[in-house]
Amino acid sequence: MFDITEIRVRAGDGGDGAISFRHEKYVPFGGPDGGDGGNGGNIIIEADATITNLLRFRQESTYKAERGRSGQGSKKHGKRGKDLVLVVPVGTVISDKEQQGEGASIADLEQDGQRVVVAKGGKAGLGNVHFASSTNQAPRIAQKGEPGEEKTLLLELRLIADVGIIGYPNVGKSTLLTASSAAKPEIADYPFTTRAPVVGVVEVGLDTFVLAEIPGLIEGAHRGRGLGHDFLRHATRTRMFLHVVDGSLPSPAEDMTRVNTELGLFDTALARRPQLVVVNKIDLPEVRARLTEIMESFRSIGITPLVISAVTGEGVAELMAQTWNTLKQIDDTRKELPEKVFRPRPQSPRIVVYKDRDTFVVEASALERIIARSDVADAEVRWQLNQQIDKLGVNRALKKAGAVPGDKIRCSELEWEW
Ligand SMILES: Nc1nc2c(ncn2[C@@H]2O[C@H](COP(=O)(O)OP(=O)(O)OP(=O)(O)O)[C@@H](O)[C@H]2O)c(=O)[nH]1
Ligand SMILES: [Mg+2]
Repeated sequence: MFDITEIRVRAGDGGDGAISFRHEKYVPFGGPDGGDGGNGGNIIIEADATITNLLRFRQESTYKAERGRSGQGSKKHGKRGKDLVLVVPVGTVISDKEQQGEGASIADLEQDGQRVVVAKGGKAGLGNVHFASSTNQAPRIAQKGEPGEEKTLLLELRLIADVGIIGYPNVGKSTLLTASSAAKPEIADYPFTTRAPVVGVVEVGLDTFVLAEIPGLIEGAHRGRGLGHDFLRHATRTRMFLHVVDGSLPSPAEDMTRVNTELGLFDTALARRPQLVVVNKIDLPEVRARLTEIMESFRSIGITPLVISAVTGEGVAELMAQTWNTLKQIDDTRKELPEKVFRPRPQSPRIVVYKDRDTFVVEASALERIIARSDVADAEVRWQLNQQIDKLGVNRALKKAGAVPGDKIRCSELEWEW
């Protein structure tokens, strides 16, 4: 089955903040003017009704958004990274492969145009202008951009039914659905009576499956004629087809071939989907009279159709039993996923302190990003960093964790004595 795909996405990193000082004639000590970086681009997934499957994600499996540019002198901000938008069919459910339970669910895209940010771009780093203070007028520290979020996603195209009834207009699809389930689609002697999929539950012994009438197939559907694109979109979201042909028409076998050609023109995978061919309207005397001829024309192209009358119910129970058998043979890759959109995941606390033997280790992304961008070997820079450590609330967190003056502290590659 091709309705589950795994992809890796990586949002753009934030651009680094700049360390820069004004150079002006006759001004010996220009102030800091390093601008901020730009935010990294997001990865966005958008539902698009013209897309019917997830096949395109088979060819390429990693998607990256652009990183933000670094800031520059003269307070110039770096450009933000471009978002990357991935389009998927309506009905795609997105989950995070590395999360368990409810936290795994990211979105259920049910409407055309609906979009969701699946990986956020990294925040930009601050330039050194932000670090000036009355006691530090020449800050030589700035902030590195945050890395963009990175995730492995499962994209699943949710099915509207196990089995789709397909076939030209007026062949008896609604009548078959009525004969086999409690669904009540409109039945009429003109084409395109059914305009949206109608779903019913079929019981076979103690088992049940969901059967849907897929409306709107005509020649040229793959080019968007008639309700063409809708037809194909709905057809994609089933596991197998009951392909109904009208036995009272001149050449049922050719009709079947034409429908399958149409499917294949749109998507070769659709044409390969399991289908049972059903010749309908066997109650009509003229159909009964031609039955041997009709069966022979199918057999000559390697197909043994089932024969039914959707109106009288003849052959319908046998057809449903055989449909159930075929379904059981199809590898079931479906997975239950929660229905709705769950988002913000609890944010991790800004500062974490823990003890590693005799050292207090500080995890604080804001500080780590400053350290990453600064020359920590320089005494002046270390003094400036110390100010930031206090400002960011790291000292408070250390005190709370039980640190006393003289204790050893570490935050990424910076070590100091409290
Ligand atoms: N004699 C006979 N007529 C049938 C049978 N099945 C359907 N019909 C008639 O064929 C016509 C079309 O039937 P529908 O069930 O509406 O066909 P459909 O394929 O759903 O048509 P659309 O939704 O318009 O594409 C109606 O007049 C039905 O009564 C059958 O087994 N025998
Ligand atoms: Mg119908």
